[in-house]
Amino acid sequence: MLKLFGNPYSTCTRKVLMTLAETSQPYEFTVVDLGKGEHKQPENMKHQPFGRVPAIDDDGFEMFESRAIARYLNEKGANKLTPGDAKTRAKIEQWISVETSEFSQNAMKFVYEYVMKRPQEPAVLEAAGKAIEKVCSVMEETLTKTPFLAGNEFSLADVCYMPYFEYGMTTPAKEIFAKFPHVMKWWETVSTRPTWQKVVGKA
Ligand SMILES: N[C@@H](CCC(=O)N[C@@H](CS)C(=O)NCC(=O)O)C(=O)O
Repeated sequence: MLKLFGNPYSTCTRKVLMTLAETSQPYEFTVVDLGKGEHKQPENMKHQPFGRVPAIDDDGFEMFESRAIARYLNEKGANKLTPGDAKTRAKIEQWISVETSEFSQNAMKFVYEYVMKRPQEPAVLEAAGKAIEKVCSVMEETLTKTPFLAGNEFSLADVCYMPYFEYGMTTPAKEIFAKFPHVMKWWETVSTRPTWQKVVGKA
Protein backbone atom coordinates (compact mmCIF):
# COMPACT_ATOMS: atom_id res chain seq x y z
CA MET A 1 0.00 0.00 0.00
CA LEU A 2 1.24 3.48 -0.87
CA LYS A 3 2.46 5.39 2.17
CA LEU A 4 2.29 9.19 2.25
CA PHE A 5 4.25 11.16 4.83
CA GLY A 6 2.99 14.71 5.16
CA ASN A 7 0.70 17.12 6.91
CA PRO A 8 -2.91 17.87 5.98
CA TYR A 9 -2.33 21.64 6.39
CA SER A 10 0.78 21.70 4.21
CA THR A 11 0.34 23.20 0.75
CA CYS A 12 2.75 20.70 -0.80
CA THR A 13 1.05 17.74 0.86
CA ARG A 14 -2.31 19.00 -0.39
CA LYS A 15 -1.14 18.81 -4.03
CA VAL A 16 -0.44 15.13 -3.46
CA LEU A 17 -3.66 14.50 -1.52
CA MET A 18 -5.69 16.11 -4.29
CA THR A 19 -3.93 14.05 -6.96
CA LEU A 20 -4.64 10.86 -4.99
CA ALA A 21 -8.29 11.83 -4.53
CA GLU A 22 -8.83 12.73 -8.19
CA THR A 23 -7.09 9.62 -9.48
CA SER A 24 -8.87 7.36 -6.95
CA GLN A 25 -5.89 5.75 -5.24
CA PRO A 26 -5.83 4.32 -1.72
CA TYR A 27 -3.00 5.28 0.61
CA GLU A 28 -1.88 5.22 4.20
CA PHE A 29 -1.24 8.70 5.61
CA THR A 30 1.44 9.24 8.25
CA VAL A 31 1.00 12.72 9.68
CA VAL A 32 4.28 14.56 10.28
CA ASP A 33 3.67 17.23 12.94
CA LEU A 34 5.49 20.33 11.71
CA GLY A 35 4.58 22.21 14.91
CA LYS A 36 6.58 19.66 16.90
CA GLY A 37 9.44 19.75 14.41
CA GLU A 38 8.92 16.12 13.41
CA HIS A 39 9.91 16.97 9.83
CA LYS A 40 13.49 17.59 11.02
CA GLN A 41 13.69 14.30 12.93
CA PRO A 42 15.57 11.29 11.51
CA GLU A 43 12.31 9.35 11.05
CA ASN A 44 11.07 11.91 8.46
CA MET A 45 14.52 12.73 7.06
CA LYS A 46 14.80 9.08 6.04
CA HIS A 47 12.02 9.83 3.56
CA GLN A 48 12.67 13.53 2.86
CA PRO A 49 16.38 14.34 3.18
CA PHE A 50 15.75 18.12 3.21
CA GLY A 51 13.59 17.81 6.32
CA ARG A 52 10.33 18.85 4.65
CA VAL A 53 7.04 17.23 3.62
CA PRO A 54 5.69 15.42 1.66
CA ALA A 55 7.35 12.14 0.72
CA ILE A 56 6.04 8.76 -0.36
CA ASP A 57 6.98 5.10 -0.10
CA ASP A 58 5.23 3.07 -2.77
CA ASP A 59 6.01 -0.55 -1.89
CA GLY A 60 9.68 0.32 -1.42
CA PHE A 61 9.87 2.99 -4.13
CA GLU A 62 10.66 6.17 -2.19
CA MET A 63 10.53 9.73 -3.44
CA PHE A 64 10.03 13.33 -2.37
CA GLU A 65 9.09 16.70 -4.02
CA SER A 66 5.36 17.32 -4.24
CA ARG A 67 5.07 18.08 -7.96
CA ALA A 68 7.21 15.10 -8.93
CA ILE A 69 5.15 12.88 -6.61
CA ALA A 70 1.92 14.22 -8.11
CA ARG A 71 3.15 13.47 -11.63
CA TYR A 72 4.21 9.94 -10.62
CA LEU A 73 0.92 9.17 -8.89
CA ASN A 74 -1.02 10.62 -11.81
CA GLU A 75 0.81 8.20 -14.12
CA LYS A 76 -0.37 5.30 -11.98
CA GLY A 77 -3.93 6.42 -11.36
CA ALA A 78 -7.29 6.11 -13.01
CA ASN A 79 -8.99 9.33 -14.35
CA LYS A 80 -5.65 10.89 -15.19
CA LEU A 81 -5.14 14.61 -14.60
CA THR A 82 -3.16 14.92 -17.83
CA PRO A 83 -5.97 14.91 -20.37
CA GLY A 84 -5.67 15.51 -24.08
CA ASP A 85 -2.88 15.62 -26.59
CA ALA A 86 0.79 16.66 -26.49
CA LYS A 87 -0.18 20.33 -26.74
CA THR A 88 -2.50 20.13 -23.73
CA ARG A 89 0.16 18.32 -21.72
CA ALA A 90 2.72 20.94 -22.70
CA LYS A 91 0.37 23.63 -21.38
CA ILE A 92 -0.02 21.70 -18.13
CA GLU A 93 3.76 21.78 -17.75
CA GLN A 94 3.89 25.46 -18.66
CA TRP A 95 1.40 26.33 -15.92
CA ILE A 96 3.08 24.14 -13.31
CA SER A 97 6.33 25.87 -14.17
CA VAL A 98 4.75 29.32 -13.69
CA GLU A 99 3.32 28.16 -10.36
CA THR A 100 6.75 26.93 -9.23
CA SER A 101 8.81 29.86 -10.43
CA GLU A 102 6.48 32.86 -10.20
CA PHE A 103 3.46 32.17 -8.03
CA SER A 104 3.79 29.95 -4.96
CA GLN A 105 6.81 31.63 -3.36
CA ASN A 106 4.98 34.97 -3.54
CA ALA A 107 1.64 33.63 -2.36
CA MET A 108 3.49 32.03 0.57
CA LYS A 109 4.62 35.49 1.78
CA PHE A 110 0.94 36.23 2.48
CA VAL A 111 0.51 32.84 4.12
CA TYR A 112 3.55 33.45 6.37
CA GLU A 113 2.29 36.90 7.39
CA TYR A 114 -1.44 36.26 7.82
CA VAL A 115 -1.86 32.52 8.41
CA MET A 116 1.37 31.48 10.12
CA LYS A 117 1.87 34.91 11.78
CA ARG A 118 5.50 35.09 10.74
CA PRO A 119 5.92 38.85 10.13
CA GLN A 120 7.17 39.85 6.68
CA GLU A 121 8.75 43.20 5.76
CA PRO A 122 6.15 45.51 4.14
CA ALA A 123 8.38 45.77 1.06
CA VAL A 124 8.44 41.98 0.76
CA LEU A 125 4.65 41.81 0.88
CA GLU A 126 4.35 44.62 -1.62
CA ALA A 127 6.68 42.91 -4.08
CA ALA A 128 4.90 39.58 -3.53
CA GLY A 129 1.55 41.26 -4.18
CA LYS A 130 2.80 42.68 -7.48
CA ALA A 131 4.14 39.29 -8.56
CA ILE A 132 0.84 37.59 -7.70
CA GLU A 133 -1.08 40.22 -9.62
CA LYS A 134 1.07 39.64 -12.68
CA VAL A 135 0.50 35.87 -12.56
CA CYS A 136 -3.25 36.38 -12.06
CA SER A 137 -3.38 38.72 -15.05
CA VAL A 138 -1.81 36.03 -17.22
CA MET A 139 -4.16 33.40 -15.79
CA GLU A 140 -7.09 35.72 -16.48
CA GLU A 141 -6.21 35.94 -20.16
CA THR A 142 -6.22 32.15 -20.45
CA LEU A 143 -9.30 31.64 -18.29
CA THR A 144 -11.35 33.99 -20.45
CA LYS A 145 -10.91 31.41 -23.21
CA THR A 146 -11.06 28.08 -21.36
CA PRO A 147 -12.56 27.05 -17.99
CA PHE A 148 -9.31 25.49 -16.74
CA LEU A 149 -5.68 26.49 -17.05
CA ALA A 150 -4.70 23.90 -19.64
CA GLY A 151 -7.96 23.81 -21.55
CA ASN A 152 -11.42 22.37 -21.19
CA GLU A 153 -10.56 19.81 -18.54
CA PHE A 154 -9.38 19.97 -14.96
CA SER A 155 -5.71 18.98 -14.77
CA LEU A 156 -2.57 18.78 -12.67
CA ALA A 157 -1.95 22.41 -13.58
CA ASP A 158 -5.05 23.50 -11.65
CA VAL A 159 -4.17 21.21 -8.74
CA CYS A 160 -0.77 22.84 -8.26
CA TYR A 161 -2.27 26.33 -7.70
CA MET A 162 -5.11 25.26 -5.43
CA PRO A 163 -3.30 25.02 -2.07
CA TYR A 164 -2.01 28.59 -2.44
CA PHE A 165 -5.39 30.00 -3.45
CA GLU A 166 -7.06 28.19 -0.54
CA TYR A 167 -4.86 30.00 2.00
CA GLY A 168 -4.50 33.16 -0.07
CA MET A 169 -8.27 33.65 -0.03
CA THR A 170 -8.10 34.01 3.76
CA THR A 171 -5.55 36.85 3.47
CA PRO A 172 -5.48 40.27 1.74
CA ALA A 173 -4.20 38.43 -1.35
CA LYS A 174 -7.90 37.80 -1.91
CA GLU A 175 -8.27 41.44 -2.97
CA ILE A 176 -5.67 40.85 -5.67
CA PHE A 177 -7.40 37.67 -6.89
CA ALA A 178 -10.74 39.52 -6.88
CA LYS A 179 -9.50 41.94 -9.57
CA PHE A 180 -9.73 39.07 -12.04
CA PRO A 181 -13.28 37.79 -12.60
CA HIS A 182 -12.34 34.71 -14.60
CA VAL A 183 -9.74 33.72 -12.01
CA MET A 184 -12.43 34.03 -9.34
CA LYS A 185 -14.85 31.97 -11.40
CA TRP A 186 -12.15 29.31 -11.91
CA TRP A 187 -11.48 29.27 -8.15
CA GLU A 188 -15.19 28.81 -7.42
CA THR A 189 -15.29 25.88 -9.88
CA VAL A 190 -12.17 24.08 -8.72
CA SER A 191 -12.49 24.70 -5.00
CA THR A 192 -16.02 23.29 -4.86
CA ARG A 193 -14.94 19.93 -6.27
CA PRO A 194 -15.89 17.35 -3.61
CA THR A 195 -12.33 15.97 -3.72
CA TRP A 196 -10.89 19.37 -2.73
CA GLN A 197 -13.50 19.96 -0.07
CA LYS A 198 -12.33 16.69 1.50
CA VAL A 199 -8.64 17.53 1.15
CA VAL A 200 -9.10 20.78 3.07
CA GLY A 201 -11.34 19.19 5.68
CA LYS A 202 -14.53 21.01 4.67
CA ALA A 203 -16.43 17.83 3.78
N1 LIG B 1 9.86 21.62 -3.03
C1 LIG B 1 9.28 20.87 -1.93
C2 LIG B 1 8.94 21.86 -0.83
C3 LIG B 1 8.42 21.15 0.38
C4 LIG B 1 8.11 22.15 1.50
O1 LIG B 1 8.65 23.26 1.56
N2 LIG B 1 7.21 21.72 2.39
C5 LIG B 1 6.83 22.54 3.50
C6 LIG B 1 5.40 22.31 3.87
S1 LIG B 1 4.32 22.82 2.56
C7 LIG B 1 7.71 22.17 4.69
O2 LIG B 1 8.02 21.02 4.90
N3 LIG B 1 8.12 23.18 5.45
C8 LIG B 1 8.91 23.00 6.62
C9 LIG B 1 10.33 23.39 6.41
O3 LIG B 1 10.73 23.73 5.28
O4 LIG B 1 11.06 23.36 7.39
C10 LIG B 1 8.06 20.10 -2.42
O5 LIG B 1 7.41 20.57 -3.37
O6 LIG B 1 7.76 19.02 -1.88
